[in-house]
Amino acid sequence: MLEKIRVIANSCKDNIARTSSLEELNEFRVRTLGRKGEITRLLRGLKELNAEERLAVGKAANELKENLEKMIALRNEEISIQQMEIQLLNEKIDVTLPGLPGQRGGKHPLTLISEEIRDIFCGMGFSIAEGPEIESDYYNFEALNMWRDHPARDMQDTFYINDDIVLRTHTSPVQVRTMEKMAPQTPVKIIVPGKVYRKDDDATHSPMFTQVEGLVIDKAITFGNLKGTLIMFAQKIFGEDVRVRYRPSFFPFTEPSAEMDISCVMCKGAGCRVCSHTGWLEILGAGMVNPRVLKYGGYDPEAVSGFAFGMGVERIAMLKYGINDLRLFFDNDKRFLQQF
Ligand code: 2NM
Repeated sequence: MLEKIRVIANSCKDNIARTSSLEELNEFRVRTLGRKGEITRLLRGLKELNAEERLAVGKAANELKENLEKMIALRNEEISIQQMEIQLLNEKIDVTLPGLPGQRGGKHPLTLISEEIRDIFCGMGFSIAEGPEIESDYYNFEALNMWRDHPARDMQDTFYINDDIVLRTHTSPVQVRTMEKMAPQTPVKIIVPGKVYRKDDDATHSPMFTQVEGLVIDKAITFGNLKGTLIMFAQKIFGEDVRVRYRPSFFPFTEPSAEMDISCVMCKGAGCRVCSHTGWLEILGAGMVNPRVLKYGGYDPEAVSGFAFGMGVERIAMLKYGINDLRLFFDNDKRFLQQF
């Protein structure tokens, strides 16, 4: 028996060395160590031997089995490495092929319009001012001549964080902060772009939207300066042939106040659905800064005067690009964003 095991061991060693593929090696393993394999049969036959023989033969057979398992594992490794080397030698990679095109991002339409508005006003000598979106009651309302029981301070319209802190409902608090820093120096000539918040949510109102406001203070600023500046702006952003008109209005922080309309960008003033057949589109509010607001800002209303204006960037973008639903700006749909 022991002699037989030695013979099997030798022939197995040769057989393993001769295998040249993983399939072949696996076939060999099944033939010897598998359920019906040579070695397995040998081990099963042990029970027919007497005790003494069984001990010696069993030991040799088990050693053979372990050795075979080791040799097979080793050969498996060798063959795998060989195959990998062959594959690497035969593989041809053309490193000069062009890569896959990357996906490019772009600016949001609101960013594009904001930048355009900034450029126009900077071209007229304005600087840009910014400030916090979480504001005190004082800067958002009080200093803008909106006293405690003013209707605009209603909980319905304003996000209150507590009794004294709000999400700013307009960017005007930044104008007050700027006046405080500058007074009594002149001129002040700033625009304030930024996000503002109001409790409103439907097809034409979003709880967050983008505003650009402006403020000019100097000696002897008049409504004529206001008109000239804003007509220039309208023509730069909507085209040289746009016409404008002013309608009287009311804001607590300006007196007198006005609304500026432009001739409808869709029908050129003939009347259409976009302008409700009036031929005009409202695009901003403006006015001469209320003397009380100048005083809050630290200026002497007897010595200086100013004008201010405010506009919604979403509205300007919708008119300029012909967008009919405000919510498209905030959906983050690539099919929309890719068009700009
Ligand atoms: C508007 C319309 C009219 C405005 C006024 C001021 C300030 F701080 F100077 F008083 N800032 N913005 C203003 C005036 C805003 O938005 C429709």
